[in-house]
Amino acid sequence: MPNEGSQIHKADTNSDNLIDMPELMAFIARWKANATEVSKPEVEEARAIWFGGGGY
Ligand SMILES: [Ca+2]
Repeated sequence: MPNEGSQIHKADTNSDNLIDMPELMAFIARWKANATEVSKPEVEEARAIWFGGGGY
């Protein structure tokens, strides 16, 4: 795997080191459903990553 040794972002549900639109939408939904499981700063971080092309 290309991401050996790196940490997978919580929003990156398929662990491909890229946060795409469906993953961002799903992450926001998780935050809305449970703000303790996913925090607002984590959502903002994921959105910033997605906005910058998705790679992290
Ligand atoms: Ca992904």
